[in-house]
Amino acid sequence: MEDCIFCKVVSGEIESNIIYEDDKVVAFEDINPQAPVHYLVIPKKHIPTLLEIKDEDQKLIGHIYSVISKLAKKEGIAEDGFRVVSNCNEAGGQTVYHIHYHLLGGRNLQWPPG
Ligand code: D5M
Repeated sequence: MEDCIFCKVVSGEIESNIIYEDDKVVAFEDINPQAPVHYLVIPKKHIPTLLEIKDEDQKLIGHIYSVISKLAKKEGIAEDGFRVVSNCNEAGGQTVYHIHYHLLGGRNLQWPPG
């Protein structure tokens, strides 16, 4: 997608601090971190919101969670606990329309979120 900033992160057109990459997924540091550890895990495939996930994407979404689990362990936030957030559409707080999973940890996170 031409105008998608996360597609540009995937292509390297926009610089980012990539901490994991494979043929399907990229994880990078959030530009506006909300916790000591704040990564975004995204599929390379452009999917605008959770509502456009198709049956054929099930394996991809499962793979994303597997990557998240490995990153949480690698970053040392697994044992204390962490949070995975995916915002959908305006009222859900989504600002970038390429699905992404926020991985947040390294501090005590409050519930409910604002
Ligand atoms: O989250 C979108 C998130 O994406 C928000 O936390 C800022 C982050 N962001 C936006 N542009 C960049 C770049 N270029 N690098 C890293 N992080 C970025 P949402 O759930 O859609 O509100």
